[in-house]
Amino acid sequence: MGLPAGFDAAGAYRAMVRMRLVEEALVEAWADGLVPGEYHSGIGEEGINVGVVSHLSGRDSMALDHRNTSPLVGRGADLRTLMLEVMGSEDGLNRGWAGHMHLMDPDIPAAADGIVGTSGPLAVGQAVANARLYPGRVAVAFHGEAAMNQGMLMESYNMAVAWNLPVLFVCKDNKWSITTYSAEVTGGDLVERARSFGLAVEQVGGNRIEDVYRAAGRLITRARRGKGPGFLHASCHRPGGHFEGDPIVRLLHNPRGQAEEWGPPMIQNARAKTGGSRGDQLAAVKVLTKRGARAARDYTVRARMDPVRHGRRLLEQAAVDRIEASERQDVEQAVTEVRSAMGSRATFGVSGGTR
Ligand SMILES: Cc1ncc(C[n+]2csc(CCOP(=O)(O)OP(=O)(O)O)c2C)c(N)n1
Ligand SMILES: [Mg+2]
Repeated sequence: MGLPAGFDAAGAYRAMVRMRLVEEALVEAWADGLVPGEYHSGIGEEGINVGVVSHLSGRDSMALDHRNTSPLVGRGADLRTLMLEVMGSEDGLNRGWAGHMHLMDPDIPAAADGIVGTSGPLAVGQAVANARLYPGRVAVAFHGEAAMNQGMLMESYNMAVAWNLPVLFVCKDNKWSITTYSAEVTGGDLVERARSFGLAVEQVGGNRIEDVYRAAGRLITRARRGKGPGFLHASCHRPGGHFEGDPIVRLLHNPRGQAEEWGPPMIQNARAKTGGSRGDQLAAVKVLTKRGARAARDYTVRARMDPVRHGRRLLEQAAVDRIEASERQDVEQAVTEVRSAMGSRATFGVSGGTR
């Protein structure tokens, strides 16, 4: 299959590169202690984010989860105030009150929430308002696969169908919920689950930007025309782990060093009389080993699932180089200004780079 009609490969690649560079800059800022609390990067989700937001314009709204930076970058949020907000600065987008997990940009309009599943009700609320006040506008909810085990998200699917709302639910399936393998706590098939609510469904590999673009386009067009809400299931990979400093990723980067750090307390705990029967302890070790093996296996798919790498293949090398150079210059300029504005006003956070 060729590229979809209306798909601008160079524009899509540019947007993915911009997202990647901003995410990398914030990951680095976190390691330098400039980001208070946790940072959940959207690295690996660029194909999904760009494929979806390419169809949004005007005041189409977005409800975001904890991996919210990239969709905002994709909608043209101001890089400086966005990054300053993530760093907790009073010069940030929300005067430092929102931080990384509760970013809000009223001009887009878009809002994020750190409570898993809340993008559902938020998007449904936006869609109710859009349908009445601004017919033709859609609302998009971004969420992970684990969020689909949250009741409020399922209630949102139901309400969106019952009220025929112009909303698209985008499930970014990276197979993990922090350190829980989502399949182990999920009944049935997620796409079938969404279909059973009456949502129009599409399923794609999230690293293939052109496929995401095509599928998201079909669902957004129908929603805009009042033909009902949709559900897009897109697979992806989270190369950096759940959040910055994720111990599983540290272990995979440096198995020997981490084993030396983790080994003694684990052996000590296993020897301790407390903490359940010998059988329980053995079962716990078995679960941990299985989880570690899965994380290692998933980690090795990093390159194969990288949407930016895939996007590069859709263009001539000269175009790739040109886009990367100009985006790098733009983002670096913003990062330099933001870092200098933060100066010694760095808020709390984890210093010393524990990645
Ligand atoms: C209601 C609720 N329960 C638990 C958490 C803690 N938590 C934060 S992110 C996360 C994992 C969510 O997994 P998924 O929805 O698949 O998104 P991913 O992190 O994989 O992108 C959890 C359990 C939370 N923030 N909110
Ligand atoms: Mg997940």
